[in-house]
Amino acid sequence: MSSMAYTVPDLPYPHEALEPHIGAETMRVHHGKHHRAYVDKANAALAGTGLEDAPPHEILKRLTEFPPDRRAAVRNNVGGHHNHSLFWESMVPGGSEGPAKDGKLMGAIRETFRGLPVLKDTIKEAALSQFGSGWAWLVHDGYRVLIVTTADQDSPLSDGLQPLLGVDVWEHAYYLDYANRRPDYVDAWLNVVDWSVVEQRYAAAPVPDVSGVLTRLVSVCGTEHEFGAVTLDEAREHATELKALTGWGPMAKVGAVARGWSDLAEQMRKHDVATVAELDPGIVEQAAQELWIIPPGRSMV
Ligand code: MN3
Repeated sequence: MSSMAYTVPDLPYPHEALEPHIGAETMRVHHGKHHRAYVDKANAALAGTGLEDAPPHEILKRLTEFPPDRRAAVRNNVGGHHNHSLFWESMVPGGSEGPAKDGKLMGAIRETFRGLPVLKDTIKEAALSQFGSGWAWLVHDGYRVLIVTTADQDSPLSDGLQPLLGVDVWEHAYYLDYANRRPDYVDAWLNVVDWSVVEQRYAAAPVPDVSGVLTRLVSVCGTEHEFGAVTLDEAREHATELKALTGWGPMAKVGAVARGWSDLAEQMRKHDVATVAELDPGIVEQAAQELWIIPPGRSMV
């Protein structure tokens, strides 16, 4: 099995390439020593488990399958290996301007953060709020992008979140360059983020399978429709009809469902689509929950 053991990936640029933001010596120690240690300990922790060949992202979603006496070593070291592999790839000499203005990632960033400046402020705030060692992450949860922190080498994958971009706030990531000045380090790191890599990760992130939801029959303005075939005008009209019914005692949910239909119509207008089926799966699933077409919850992700 040792032939398939994890190895430290080569840096995609020379050690000094991220200067002055990240120093060559930091990169040498961080990549050459710290990442190496995670890889060696990950291989040792997985030895004899039958999962030696599984990719790190699979392992990190299945931590509860490991016996308690192995689990911490697997979480810390497979996590350390995977987090750092993502980290090296998401930096580029000279940095990059940002995601493409008309791209899907930028659309998702606008939905959550209004724009790139607020996203940057928020990830910095998260990085500074992480007490002790850990990471701040931009993640995708199947619906939207958001920012979370993890302690130590925990991966967002273990919480069902897809990591898109993470900043390492362990002191080993910045102490040589910035001593204890974590805010200065995070500002500098933001200067070398490769947003095109973040876009690729966003495009590859798993989304809910809503094919079953799109074919469910729903009653819209008194007629049965497949949910996916409902048009903007139909959604609007149905919302209006339901609103007129709110306040009728026996229909306790009707107000919430009416709001759900007008939210759905608003999403269709905003994304300029003709039918529900053309919306992003995350939006379809959320709408289906609001409309009680499927029960509320995260079961489909
Ligand atoms: Mn590190």
